[in-house]
Amino acid sequence: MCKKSTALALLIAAIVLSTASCQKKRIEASIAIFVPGVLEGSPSYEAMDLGVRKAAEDKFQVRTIEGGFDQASWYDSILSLASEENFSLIVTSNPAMSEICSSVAQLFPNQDFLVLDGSGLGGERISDIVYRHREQAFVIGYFAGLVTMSDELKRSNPNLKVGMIVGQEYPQMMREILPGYEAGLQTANPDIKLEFRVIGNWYDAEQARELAEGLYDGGVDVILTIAGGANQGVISAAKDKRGYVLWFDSEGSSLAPGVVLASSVLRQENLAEKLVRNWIDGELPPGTKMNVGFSEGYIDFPTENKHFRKFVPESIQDEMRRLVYQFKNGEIDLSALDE
Ligand code: RBF
Repeated sequence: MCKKSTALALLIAAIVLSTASCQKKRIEASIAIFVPGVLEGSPSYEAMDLGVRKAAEDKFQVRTIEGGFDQASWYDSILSLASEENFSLIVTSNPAMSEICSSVAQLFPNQDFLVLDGSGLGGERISDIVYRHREQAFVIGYFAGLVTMSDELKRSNPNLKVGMIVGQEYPQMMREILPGYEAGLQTANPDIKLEFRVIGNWYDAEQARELAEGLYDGGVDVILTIAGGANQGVISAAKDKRGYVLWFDSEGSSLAPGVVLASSVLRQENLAEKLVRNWIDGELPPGTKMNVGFSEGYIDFPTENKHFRKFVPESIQDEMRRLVYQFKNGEIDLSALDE
């Protein structure tokens, strides 16, 4: 080969190699979604996954990692994700993850973290977004009160007994969700009694079914369930025992129309999409803190859902529309109840 053609070949090789490495770089820019549990059946995790993937489009690779139900292993999983240094951003969701990500961030200061539904205790390095769960629970509590008091709803009885079944006890549950639900019930009618039950995990639908059956047998007519994959057990009990169910985090009424009467939802898909887009645009500085609820549009109680309009008596629908309007306009502010 003459000198000229060797030089040309080298030049071409250099161009090919450099575009290959560019392409490699572009593909390497990836996002990890860490699910602390399993995706299926957990409304806030499914919404996170959808939202992140929408924002990433085809510009970023997204990998979803299910952390499983052994909560003691989550720290090590996050640590190993960060130490891989393959992910420009790690997104996760639930209040226990703020502190876990914050500890790992001390060791990997260049790793970006976004914790949705966090605790607010994530420190300076991670982005930590807190929902005002007390608002979310108050509104569905008030609705539960109207349901148990109703003469029009066929499955409600005169006992004024309402239930709540949850996966586990944790600070946000005991300080915000449970008291918010109770405050909503008491606002509807101070004579209402609440029966609260804890499954002890987020997957045992059989145990949830037994707990729910016990409650319905004991005279409860409506149960709020916040138990991830175990929620299905509460629906089966309600079908057998002719009770009502209330849903949390996502819209659940299409799962059992006329049985699941209403839902108090997080707009987590929208929030995840918006924040990851901000991050892509360089507009989510590490340490971003947000506190969101009805007035910011990230908590909602959908009153125009077709099943809600079909199965809920009109007087209750109207009362709920009024309450939701007041929350959205900031006319009701529960932050005075913060500890
Ligand atoms: N919610 C779920 O739907 N599925 C879960 O597996 C789940 N696991 C959780 C584990 C821990 C340690 C904590 C603190 C919360 C968990 N949640 C789970 C609750 C969820 O993050 C959220 O706070 C509630 O659903 C209320 O919005």
